[in-house]
Amino acid sequence: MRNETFRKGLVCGIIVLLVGISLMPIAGSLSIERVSTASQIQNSNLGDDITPPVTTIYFDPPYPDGDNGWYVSDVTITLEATDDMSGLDVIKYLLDDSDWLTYTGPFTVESDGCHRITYYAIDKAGNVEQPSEVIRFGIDQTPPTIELTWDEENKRLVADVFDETSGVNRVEFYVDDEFVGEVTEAPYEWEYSGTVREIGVVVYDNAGNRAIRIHRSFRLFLEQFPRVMPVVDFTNAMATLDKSVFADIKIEDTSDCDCELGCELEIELTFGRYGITMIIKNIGDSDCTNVKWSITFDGGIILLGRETSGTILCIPPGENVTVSSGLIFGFGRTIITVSVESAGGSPVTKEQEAFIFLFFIII
Ligand SMILES: [Ca+2]
Ligand SMILES: [Ca+2]
Repeated sequence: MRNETFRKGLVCGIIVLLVGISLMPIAGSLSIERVSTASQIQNSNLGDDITPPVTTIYFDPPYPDGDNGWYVSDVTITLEATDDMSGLDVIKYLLDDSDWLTYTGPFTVESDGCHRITYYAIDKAGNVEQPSEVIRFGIDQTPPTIELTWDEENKRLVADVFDETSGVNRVEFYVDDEFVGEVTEAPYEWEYSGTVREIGVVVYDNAGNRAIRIHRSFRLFLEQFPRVMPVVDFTNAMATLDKSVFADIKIEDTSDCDCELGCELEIELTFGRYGITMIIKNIGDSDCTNVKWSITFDGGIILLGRETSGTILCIPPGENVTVSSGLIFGFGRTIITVSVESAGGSPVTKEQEAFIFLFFIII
């Protein structure tokens, strides 16, 4: 009986041992399998990444630091891209008329004018980001030029002013240190009937840069102040200006300058059922800047949208910008006038008779 019990115990022991031995390789192969699966995931990352990177652009200064949307300083541009899986490979960008360039780090745009940039990134799996929309920005760091004369016969101060990039915004006239008036459109002249010993003008461009010219006793003084310099109170300018600034007086001769902007605007109108769309084209060979546009309705009862207007910073040669009147609501016969004018240019206008019936424009 004891032998029988011993035999059964021995058999059970052998079975347990065999089962244990047979399970060992299985456990081993499971762990190897697990390792190889993890390695496969790692190696197949590139193939699994189907999402392109995302690029963000940063400007420094972050917003235009001049007037009317212009920068009056250098602009530093930084591009940063992130990718969730395979990682960033390269960022490409296009600046103004350049070819696609490889981004290597922040870069600075210094030149006056209208600039444009677009960009995209590629990840290590080869996914290409959709190029960004074209971002435009304008830099004007140059004060206007001035020729100032006194027209003795007509008793007039006559300022011949010019600003190439953003255009002349306004001219302030001074006589004997006293402010006498301001002109915002050419011709920049001011009539003055009193005795004149000293005349002066301060000219601002649309970006906010200013230039000063003083004409006293047939001596010309010129000093151009970039916007960043401390503002000098012109009424006391002669008293407060350090006389050393006159040591290197520059009198710019603009008589030979080609003062044509080379910007030429053309407009194309589409009369929709609910409003007017205007395509403003630059058919010239240089930038059109500070383009002011308006759409107005004269006559009839116009309750909504009688006048719509705006300013476009820059339209490069060959390009166009579309603007719209928005929703019109009224009744009666009306004259629609559309007008566009660039800095220093002549206005381009068009007129169209129409009948307004509620939201509808009937030509
Ligand atoms: Ca990716
Ligand atoms: Ca300027």
